[in-house]
Amino acid sequence: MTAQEIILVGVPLEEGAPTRGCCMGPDAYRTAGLRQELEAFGHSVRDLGNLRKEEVEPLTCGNPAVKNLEAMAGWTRSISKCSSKLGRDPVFPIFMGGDHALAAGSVAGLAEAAAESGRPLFVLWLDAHPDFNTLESTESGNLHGTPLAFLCGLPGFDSYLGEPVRHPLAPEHVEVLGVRSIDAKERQLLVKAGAGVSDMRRIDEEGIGAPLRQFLDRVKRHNGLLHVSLDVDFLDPGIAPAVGTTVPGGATFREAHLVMEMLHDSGLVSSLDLVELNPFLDDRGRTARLMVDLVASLFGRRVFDRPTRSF
Ligand code: NNH
Ligand code: MN
Ligand code: MN
Ligand code: MN
Repeated sequence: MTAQEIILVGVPLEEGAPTRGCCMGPDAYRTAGLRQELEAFGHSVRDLGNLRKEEVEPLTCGNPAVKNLEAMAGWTRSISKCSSKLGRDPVFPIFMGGDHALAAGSVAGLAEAAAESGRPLFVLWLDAHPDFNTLESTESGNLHGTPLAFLCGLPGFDSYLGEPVRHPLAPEHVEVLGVRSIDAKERQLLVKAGAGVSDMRRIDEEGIGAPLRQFLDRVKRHNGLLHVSLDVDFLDPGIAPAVGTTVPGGATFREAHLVMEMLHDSGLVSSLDLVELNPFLDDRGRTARLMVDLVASLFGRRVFDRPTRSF
């Protein structure tokens, strides 16, 4: 990877998750040395500090289970403004969350910028969950379970931006990798929309490289931009305890690094979300450090460069 200008954006949003503490995520990444790690690879890094949520008009929706709708809308509006600007600049933005509700804003803004560039935006969603609930389907009412449905243009989300999403993602440009927990109504919505899903069962049988390689080939064929949204609970809780919604049977240390290494080699990734880190639940910074190591793999850290000559 040639040297790039990387922009760090802190998003201390935690209203989408059931457990408090994600607001400390951005500072945990700073403490774990994310910036220094990237600079060690020759990239220039600028940290914009933390975003704040906008104040919005009073909002309601028909589902009484829904929590913190106004906060969700305020964050989505401020994050999307920031990300649509960054998407137009020749920089690589990293959004340091914050819970996964963050991605509603980051990806909506990047999709606007991508539409202007004429290149299609693809999204790789690394997560135990597909986050494909609507305001109507959500049972928990936790809005971090909704951003991908919003981004794919499902109905009922106009309150997030105060208008319909202008450039919905094509569901066939989305791949959800690592899934092992889907709600019943969410499953129906996901199947109907036709987004790509590779669950842990498929990963167990074929290895994590196979579905990822197929998706990357597709991005390349379309000359697409690729956004990666990395939820901490993609990882197995045994290696990444600092998350409010652990699900057993997640990606191993090696599977996660392989994903990052393959993404690096593809040269296709143009932006990244780091979400759901809850430092309050961490074990001496272990999860934060693992996330930083994964970002280092994405930016080209490797143990050994294969020599081109044969022996
Ligand atoms: N699907 C569940 C819900 O909507 C869980 C979502 N939780 C997440 N998503 N952590 O990544 O409440
Ligand atoms: Mn998620
Ligand atoms: Mn998740
Ligand atoms: Mn296509």
